[in-house]
Amino acid sequence: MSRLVRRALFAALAGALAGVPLLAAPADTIRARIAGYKQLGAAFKAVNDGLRGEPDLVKVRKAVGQIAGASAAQYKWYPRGSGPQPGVKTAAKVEIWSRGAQFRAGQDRFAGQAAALQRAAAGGDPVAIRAEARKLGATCKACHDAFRAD
Ligand code: ASC
Repeated sequence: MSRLVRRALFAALAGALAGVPLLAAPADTIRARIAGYKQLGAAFKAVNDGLRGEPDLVKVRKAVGQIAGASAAQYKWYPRGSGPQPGVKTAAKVEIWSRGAQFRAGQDRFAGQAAALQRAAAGGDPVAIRAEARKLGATCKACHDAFRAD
């Protein structure tokens, strides 16, 4: 076997092995992603509930901490190969990967606004927290409109 052929075979094998973890279980990745968004949605609801009537800042700050955690974690929720494909149910659009820079910018706006909400929650002024929470909802919606099916 020539050196060139050996090299080509080695490269093909290495490529196949490198692809295994990504291709092995898109369903698991998607399950984890959906669970992450369920927790995020529950935390956002807790923030809004905690701001209704007499503000519950303990509840709000705890939930805001969860949102901040999710805003950091979300960067790992979209590995290549976890998009729409036969036999897999996901609302994630292919544009997440085909317009990666645009999606990443949306993720950055969400994470930046989560940090702003966290600063407001630390400050403790319910009016300011409400304003930042509303802005956070807009960053959620921006990605839903562009990158989530239906
Ligand atoms: C929520 C929730 C979302 C966002 C979005 C904001 O409470 O579950 O996905 O707010 O609707 O526009």
